[in-house]
Amino acid sequence: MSQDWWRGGVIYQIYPRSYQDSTGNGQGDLNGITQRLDHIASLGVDSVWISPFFKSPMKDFGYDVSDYRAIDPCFGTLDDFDALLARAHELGLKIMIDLVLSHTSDQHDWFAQSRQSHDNAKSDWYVWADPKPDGTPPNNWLSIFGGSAWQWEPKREQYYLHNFLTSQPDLNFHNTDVQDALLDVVKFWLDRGVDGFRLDTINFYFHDQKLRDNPALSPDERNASIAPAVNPYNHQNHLYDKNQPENLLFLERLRRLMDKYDDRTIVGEVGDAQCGLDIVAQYTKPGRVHMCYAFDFLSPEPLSAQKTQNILSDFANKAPDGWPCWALSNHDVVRHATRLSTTAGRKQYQMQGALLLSMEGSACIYQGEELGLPEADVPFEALQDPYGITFWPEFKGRDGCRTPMVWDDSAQAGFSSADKTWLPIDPQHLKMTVAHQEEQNDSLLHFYRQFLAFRKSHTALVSGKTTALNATPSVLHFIRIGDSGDIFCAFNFTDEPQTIPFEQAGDVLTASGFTPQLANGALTIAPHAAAFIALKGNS
Ligand code: TEU
Repeated sequence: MSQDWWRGGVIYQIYPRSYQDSTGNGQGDLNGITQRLDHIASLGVDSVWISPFFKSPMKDFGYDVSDYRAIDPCFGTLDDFDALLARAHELGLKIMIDLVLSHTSDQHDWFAQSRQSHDNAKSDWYVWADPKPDGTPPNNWLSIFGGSAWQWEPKREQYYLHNFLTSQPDLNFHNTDVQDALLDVVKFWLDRGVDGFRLDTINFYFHDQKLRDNPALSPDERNASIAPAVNPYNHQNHLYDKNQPENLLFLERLRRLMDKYDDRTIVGEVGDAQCGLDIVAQYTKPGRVHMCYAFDFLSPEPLSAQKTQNILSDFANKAPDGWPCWALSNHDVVRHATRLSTTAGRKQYQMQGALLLSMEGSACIYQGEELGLPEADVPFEALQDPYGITFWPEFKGRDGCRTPMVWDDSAQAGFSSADKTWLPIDPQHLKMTVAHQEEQNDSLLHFYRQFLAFRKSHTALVSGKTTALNATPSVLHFIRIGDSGDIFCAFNFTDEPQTIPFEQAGDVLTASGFTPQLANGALTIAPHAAAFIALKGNS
């Protein structure tokens, strides 16, 4: 039976500026990634998602694109990209690229033209609006990165919409010429041979054309968004600036184009933790995105057995047609070695890794996650992220998860031959390099490799349905159903050993750092550990 590769696939996310510098300028680049593909293949992942490397003035480090068809010179050339793709394919790795279609850079030719006048060929390609009679912005919409979402353009005597930085104007998706141009971009990369896309901020594509004000949220209604509470953006209910129904129609157009090519996939970023599952469900209906990037495990709140059960059962109940792509860390949030850790440290980290890789769905591993890197401490003077600079010190921004990868004991941890790297390497990362962990049999790097191999050799964990999902206050457990055997998966979230009744136990298949005890119809799991056990008569 042929199986979609992305269902249950594991995706390794690269932040290209921080992976490997091949030129000695202190910044990572595409050739650097190509040099390190062997490391990625050795992990046993299926695919690589590379954050944006397109031509950009880098105000948001590549999430502000000035030419969708060109590689930024700091990252290399189109030939370098083709070489990366070819080498990845030789190694059996798929390549997914990060398309930021909702907005461009203000340096994009389209915007340069659009801002000139009311009647040029691109005048309606961005979201322009007249001021209120008193000269203030047309409505109360806010930018995620701070302040009003509207920026005054003196040439047109109008405001333009930007959901992120003022240098990231929002494209006007209500104009079908804009949609056609973006689909051409998608086609360009499909023709070049990429295996899929991570689509940035898909819920921001369209806006309410009546420009209605967003209602305020009461303090009680402000849910635990992954974005910082200090940001007034999180105090609004974003009824009109995102999740407009037309987003789904555009995604259907995009999907029809994708379906003309074999084996391609989309993981869609549906905004942030404010988007409930009712919204996620719409985006992942058949004919829209293949996978929905799930924010549930990216929040600052600690994980618990109950919380995890709720996340899994909610997804299954409310988005039954959808396929989640889980993640614990990415380039926007505090690394989970810091964010989700208690005193339990490493054991807990392994348990969380095992959980990520055994829940029904696909999974993303962010560069350095396989090493257990904690959030780097980046002082204000070294900060690069405009979001962090705006909200410092209440929110320290995203640089702490974006510092360079650490490879070995050479200068700059093998990342670069430059004297200075674009973000400083955290000294506490130096003892956690790939080279160090290769040497240690019990390192996290080996744990990830072994667990990924275990996952791959048990189809139940890759693509099996989940049944018997259950949580006590201490232990989460479920069964993954597989053609060649069902697997009972159990996770102890506490500091104490936990014993649960388990009559149907067959062989112990694997565990995270301890030996599961099976006796008298019960399973004992060590503190902060995971156990994987075949069901009797079924292995
Ligand atoms: O992020 C979308 C998004 O909503 C983020 O602003 C997120 O809420 C925030 O980073 C949490 O700290 C995507 C990209 O992942 C991000 O890097 C870009 O800056 C953003 O889009 C704009 O393109």
